Amino acid sequence: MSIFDTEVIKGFIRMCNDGFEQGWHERNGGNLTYRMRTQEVLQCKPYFKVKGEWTKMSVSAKNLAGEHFISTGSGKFFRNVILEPQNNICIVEINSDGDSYRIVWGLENGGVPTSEFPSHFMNHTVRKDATNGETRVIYHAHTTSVIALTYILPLTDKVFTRTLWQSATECPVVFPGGIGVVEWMVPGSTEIAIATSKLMKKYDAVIWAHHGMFASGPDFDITFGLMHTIEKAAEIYLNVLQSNRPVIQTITDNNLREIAKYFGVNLAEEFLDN
Ligand code: 2HA
Ligand code: ZN
Repeated sequence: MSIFDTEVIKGFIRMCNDGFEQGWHERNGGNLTYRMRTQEVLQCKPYFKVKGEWTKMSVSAKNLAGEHFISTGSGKFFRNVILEPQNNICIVEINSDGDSYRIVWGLENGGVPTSEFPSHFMNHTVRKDATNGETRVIYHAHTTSVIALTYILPLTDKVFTRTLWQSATECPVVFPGGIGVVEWMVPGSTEIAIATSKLMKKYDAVIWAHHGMFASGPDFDITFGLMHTIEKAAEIYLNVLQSNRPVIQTITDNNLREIAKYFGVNLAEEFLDN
């Protein structure tokens, strides 16, 4: 047995590789964190090697005190996770005040959790509350088509949500609550973490203008699927624009309502016009 035989570590590694294969993780782009279940911590604990002191964070959250997170490493490449997980990802423990972390496994050649850990941490705290503890995954990816759209569409939640809902029929079913948009800000900063987490109170996915996206969910499948669905809708929309043909029909607002009714989802009316 090794830590790599546990379902949770296998799932984490697979998700990193899936994202890389989609082309969303050039160089050290993107990051992934997972809030572990008690049972998963117990399974991994025999392999823990507690290094170093507690490191104080720029953010804190009482509801994450004592939690364990699996995290990609800062400056590490998603491309390498599958080859050498022990050098590219880690497990961190949060202290009892919810304001510091220490590495308990991984990053064996040195390193620290993702440079976006403040954003991940803030998103975990609000999503844990908003979903009664269901949300465990926060995923940041440099999704090409969504990034492209942030140059040509107004940066509002309404325009992005409605445009993407209309770009593929599955979209209103997969993200009926809509998507938030954060204007361009410095990556890795506390400011972008706070701005994102404010939107994450309401949405399970947030776009970062000219940078990428954050998606959240209860497990790897649902979270990867959310990122994939949003990015694919953006790709379709761009393909339509690039076709140089006029749009002669679309999914209307009433069609969107019909989908919501049929699939029993609560579509946020604020994003529809008529
Ligand atoms: O990990 O994606 O936003 C590098 C980044 C920063
Ligand atoms: Zn990024």
